[in-house]
Amino acid sequence: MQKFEKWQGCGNDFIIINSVQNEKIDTAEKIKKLCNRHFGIGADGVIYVLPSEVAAARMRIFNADGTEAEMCGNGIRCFTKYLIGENPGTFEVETGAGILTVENKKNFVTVDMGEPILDAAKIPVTFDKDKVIAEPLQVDGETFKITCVSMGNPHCVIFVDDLSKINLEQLGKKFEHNKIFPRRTNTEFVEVLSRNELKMRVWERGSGITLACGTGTCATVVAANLNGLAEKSATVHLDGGDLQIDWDKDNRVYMTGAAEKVFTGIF
Ligand code: ZDP
Repeated sequence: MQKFEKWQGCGNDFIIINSVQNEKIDTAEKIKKLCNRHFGIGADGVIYVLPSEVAAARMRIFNADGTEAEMCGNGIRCFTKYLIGENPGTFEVETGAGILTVENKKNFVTVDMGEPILDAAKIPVTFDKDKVIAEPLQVDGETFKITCVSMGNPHCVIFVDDLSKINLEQLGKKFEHNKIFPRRTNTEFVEVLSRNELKMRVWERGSGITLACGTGTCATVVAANLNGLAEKSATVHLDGGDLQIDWDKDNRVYMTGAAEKVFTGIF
């Protein structure tokens, strides 16, 4: 019998498993089953809490399809409050995207998400330019202007006039598996409401449509600023809630948002 806790950040939900003692990671098949909303607990992903030699703790995140991701923004806020509850404090977390600093406040967590990666080869995206900013890509017979950013994990950001006209189910999958993304991609469709207010919907690599993606929200504000559409600080409205993003003068991106425990259980 394995204890777990169910958490959510802006409706992006995770099963958190404490593997500090046994360092156990379930198989991809088991993770898929756990995330299945009919035959399992139901979640966008599974997060394991592990010991670390270089930080207070280590976080590993697996998507609903059982594949591992380098980083997760909504997940690391849940991870923070899972570890220290409502006690204010700052500590470091070892992730697949490096060691990141989290600051826990009442009801909110601010995460130093690090510097955005724009170098195409490092995102990775296969393109005949060093950076992919407002470049054309044909998908499903239509040409989209894409901007690619990594926050440790790959993101493809597309600005649209009307989000309600986007068939995310159909397009998201096509972008995820497009041949220019050797490690697949998360895809964000964004409507600009003002220079510091954006609306975004996301198709996540390995999880499909989710109500929010934290790393995707960071990539969205970076892309919006690079396209001259927004300031470096903005509030982003997601299907599951709002996040505040600040791309600071030290070139680091800070994400602030809530995280909440939903229930605990055993499986
Ligand atoms: O990069 C990926 O495969 C993502 N699907 C990982 C999960 C990202 C997350 N939604 C976030 O908030 O950044 C947890």
